[in-house]
Amino acid sequence: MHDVVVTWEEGKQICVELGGMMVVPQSEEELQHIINMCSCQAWPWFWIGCNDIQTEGTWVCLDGEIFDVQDEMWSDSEPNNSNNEDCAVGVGSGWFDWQCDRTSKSICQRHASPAQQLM
Ligand SMILES: [Ca+2]
Ligand SMILES: [Ca+2]
Repeated sequence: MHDVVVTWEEGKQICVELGGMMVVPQSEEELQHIINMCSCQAWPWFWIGCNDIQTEGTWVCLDGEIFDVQDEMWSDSEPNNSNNEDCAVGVGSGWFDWQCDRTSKSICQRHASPAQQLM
């Protein structure tokens, strides 16, 4: 977890430089776990390594996973692509789509083991 707030692209780059990948939570539990672990309740918004830049409505993640807009990961009434939002952020209630050039915190995970997720 980086206390600096960055754009989605910058967050992705930071994680690569650290030898990891921007986090992609695999479940609701994992999302909550990350929020608890990072004690970011005061600012529970962080970038998730998925976007629909290429094809609107098709969410492609850095680990190759693909989500669609029906997926239960999303918060109620998200993603809404309001003003062309193409990058995913996580909060307690689920995922939101957000504009990629807005700034948020960034959480990285290591490639090696899904169990060993780090800030
Ligand atoms: Ca979009
Ligand atoms: Ca949205």
